[in-house]
Amino acid sequence: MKKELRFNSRTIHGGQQPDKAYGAVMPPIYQTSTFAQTSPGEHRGYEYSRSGNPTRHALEESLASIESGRYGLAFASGLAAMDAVMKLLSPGDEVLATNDLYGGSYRLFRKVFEPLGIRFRFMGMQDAADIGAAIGPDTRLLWVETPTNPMMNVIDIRAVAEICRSRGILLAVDNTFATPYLQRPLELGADIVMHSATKYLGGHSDVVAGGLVVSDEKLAERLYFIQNASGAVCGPMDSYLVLRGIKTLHVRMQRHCENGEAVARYLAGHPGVEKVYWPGFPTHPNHDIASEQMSGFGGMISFIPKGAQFRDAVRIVEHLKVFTLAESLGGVESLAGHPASMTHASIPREEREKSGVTDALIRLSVGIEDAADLIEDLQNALEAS
Ligand code: P1T
Repeated sequence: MKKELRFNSRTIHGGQQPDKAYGAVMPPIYQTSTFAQTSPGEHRGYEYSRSGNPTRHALEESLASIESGRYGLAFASGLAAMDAVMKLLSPGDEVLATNDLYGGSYRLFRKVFEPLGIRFRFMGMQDAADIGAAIGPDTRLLWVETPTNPMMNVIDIRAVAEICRSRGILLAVDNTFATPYLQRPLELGADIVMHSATKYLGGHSDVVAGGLVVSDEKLAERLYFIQNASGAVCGPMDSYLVLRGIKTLHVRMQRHCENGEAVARYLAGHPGVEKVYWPGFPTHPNHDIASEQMSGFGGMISFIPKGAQFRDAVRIVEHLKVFTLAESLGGVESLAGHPASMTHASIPREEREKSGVTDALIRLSVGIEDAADLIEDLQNALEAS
């Protein structure tokens, strides 16, 4: 593994070697379920594609490299990656999770794992001091999203990691919004990094995939066992697409950050906008920690139009023409969403409103188009509604 390379080179070369058969520079798509054996158990490193596939392996090495970890695992989706982490736990174990998180993550916890006996508690983790007191005798794992989806709260990974280490608890960080270009949780002391690779890593809205990266060998072995035993692996074609996306992660992220800032500043100065959630503003409550642990503020923004109710927010997103109204984020094209009725609809109203996800909230994934077109589009939509 070319660990010594800098980040912007690791996106391209990290863990990659020319293909052994013909020297192909990009890993071939090994679209095969199985591999020939010369004698039972004698093969060339791969026997069955659920257990291992060279294209997926190339992606797993790349994931490990860009997240500064030792072991990468690629899954069929971000939620499949999270599902594997939850299977490290046993009935009676408790997870403390951020109270503001992707609706599908909440649903997986509450509707799939809670009935199996794993307990979940949700809390704001912006003040790391609150966490120590919240940890109970059965707490085994902290699940942290930072920045959070969709409220853009930022959590101090280093401080939380210290608490977890001292209490013998695993810390998993969902790094989907920041990507390793902006923040590398393992370097800050986290045990597990998780990705919806569907988003910035893939980068082109053409694949659903997930990833985990860890450095501890025993943890990697347990997760690999679960990956193989449960089977929600990333297919060869999807692995290739994510790998191809990762090669331009650094250039895309640079533009996402620039455009994100331009759009956030535009919205903040618009008389029809009440509040803009973007960690780059010095007035953002977690701006200091964001500046410390992230190397930029990303392209995700949420905002509330002045005096808006459900219908007003919906009208604005309906009027957008360059932004596409769609679930998901992190692609080259700008997307807009209405969390309350889309990505976070699976969280009961009372719970989501407690963390700020009201009917008036609009979420933007700012893409890498010309920022002037994005701003004009928002201007037209805000004026038309
Ligand atoms: O969609 P999937 O690849 O399974 O990833 C789930 C997931 C996990 N974590 C975060 C922070 C996410 O944002 C997501 C997926 N989110 C969306 C589809 C969305 O529009 O927010």
